[in-house]
Amino acid sequence: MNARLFIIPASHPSIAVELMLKHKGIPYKRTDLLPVISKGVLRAVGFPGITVPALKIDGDKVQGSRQIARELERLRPEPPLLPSEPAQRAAVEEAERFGDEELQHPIRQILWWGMKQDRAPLRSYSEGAKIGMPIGLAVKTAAPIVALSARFNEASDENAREALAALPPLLDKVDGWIESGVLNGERANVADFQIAPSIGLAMTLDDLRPYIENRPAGALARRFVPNYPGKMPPVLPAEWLAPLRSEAATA
Ligand SMILES: N[C@@H](CCC(=O)N[C@@H](CS)C(=O)NCC(=O)O)C(=O)O
Repeated sequence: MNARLFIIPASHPSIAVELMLKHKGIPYKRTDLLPVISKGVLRAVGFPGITVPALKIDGDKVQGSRQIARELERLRPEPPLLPSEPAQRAAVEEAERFGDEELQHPIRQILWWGMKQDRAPLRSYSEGAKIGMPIGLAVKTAAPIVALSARFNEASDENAREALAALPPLLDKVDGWIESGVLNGERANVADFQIAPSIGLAMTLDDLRPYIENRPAGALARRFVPNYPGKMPPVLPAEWLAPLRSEAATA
């Protein structure tokens, strides 16, 4: 199989797909792209959409973490990404959908809001990536990239604050799935691969890690993405973290 994966360093759905490729034992080459620039490159390569992860596999082009998961399952059924028992399979698919449609984006918005306050951490998120120029130079010239990415992801003050308020119930849902065995079971599944990187990315923020690391969701991230790249020192206003603090107090 001839596979090339296009990613943005530290992008959570990109890391999700890397976990899936490794689970399937499919060797792949990786093209690391800077945000914003990624859009033009993906179009130039012939992908219809503008987001990563994007996978070229045996000449076909597949984009989106869930679409890629289905294509990998079709091309190489073993080991499976989904349980065969119908009820378990439906539960894993619902958790996977939630990871893609509900969990990914608020975390992305919080991260880009943080980058707007302090671009220096960008370097740590690109650790080990081959972006075609020295990382230091990329970070020094990253102001327009951060501004455009924050705008693209609608990382306004209002939305970042709302995203933080949304986190406690999202984390509760992940914990619930872990407790019921849908996630973090003996056999890793596609929802583990989808959700763990989002939790791992959230835990790269010093502001968020204390509210996550001791929960079941924190254990899920440590299992699947123990070395998630990136570290953002505290940047979030204390009052915006109140919903997380009040949940921690009642837990
Ligand atoms: N839900 C989609 C999300 C894809 C997405 O939004 N990817 C982001 C990176 S995490 C992206 O490509 N953003 C473009 C940019 O930042 O320029 C998936 O799971 O594939």
